[in-house]
Amino acid sequence: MNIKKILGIVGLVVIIVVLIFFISESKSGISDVSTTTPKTNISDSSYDGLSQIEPDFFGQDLPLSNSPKNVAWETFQKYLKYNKEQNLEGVKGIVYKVAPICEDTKDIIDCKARMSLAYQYGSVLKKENFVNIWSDEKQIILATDFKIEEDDSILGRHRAIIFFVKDNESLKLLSFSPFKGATISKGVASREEIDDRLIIYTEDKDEDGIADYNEECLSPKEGEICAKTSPKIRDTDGDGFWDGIQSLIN
Ligand SMILES: [Ca+2]
Ligand SMILES: [Ca+2]
Repeated sequence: MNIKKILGIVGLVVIIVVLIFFISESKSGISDVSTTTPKTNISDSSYDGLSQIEPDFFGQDLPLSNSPKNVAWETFQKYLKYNKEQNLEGVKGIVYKVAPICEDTKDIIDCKARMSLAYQYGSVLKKENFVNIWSDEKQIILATDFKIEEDDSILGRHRAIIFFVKDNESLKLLSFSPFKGATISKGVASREEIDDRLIIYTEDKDEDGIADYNEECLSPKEGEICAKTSPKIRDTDGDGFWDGIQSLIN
């Protein structure tokens, strides 16, 4: 082997080593990129995950959530607190329209009795029972499911319901009823007939806060002016306020 051959082999080995070095470097470069890419993906997907979680998060009754239910419930609790404290100015600030009995200061005793009653009826209501939440930019209705009450002579179907309306961007309590529904005396009718009638009198399929039966004005109370509305359309006249809310405003 002459010196030229040896040099040639050494040169070749050096070239091969250098090539291997560069190849492994560029490979590690690629693997760097590929490890970075999944990392970005992971952070992307966790962001996606967050944005997917968000609606559920707001749907739950977490203390910091500003879901319609939470905002409405907070308003209702403030209203109850003012009634308990007999703070008429406080009540006036939170209701859409104060009860006629509280408009005149000469009726203050009756007004205060009314405030006590409002607190008494309102404070027993439980937030978790209000499982029906109907809301849009103009109104919120919180309603429990119906409950059946029965004794020897009567059968009833009732639920608690609270109405709110937006007034200049602030939410006002419009009305609440701890016991909205119908009661029928059993008489001679069959259980099936009574059940059917109870459903007819109380169902609110268009979820506008007024029983569909009442919307049709089929049996208005004496002396009552009944505004006929559609039991299938929430906002029959299209002014943005649902039929049940509108009947309370008027
Ligand atoms: Ca209705
Ligand atoms: Ca309307």
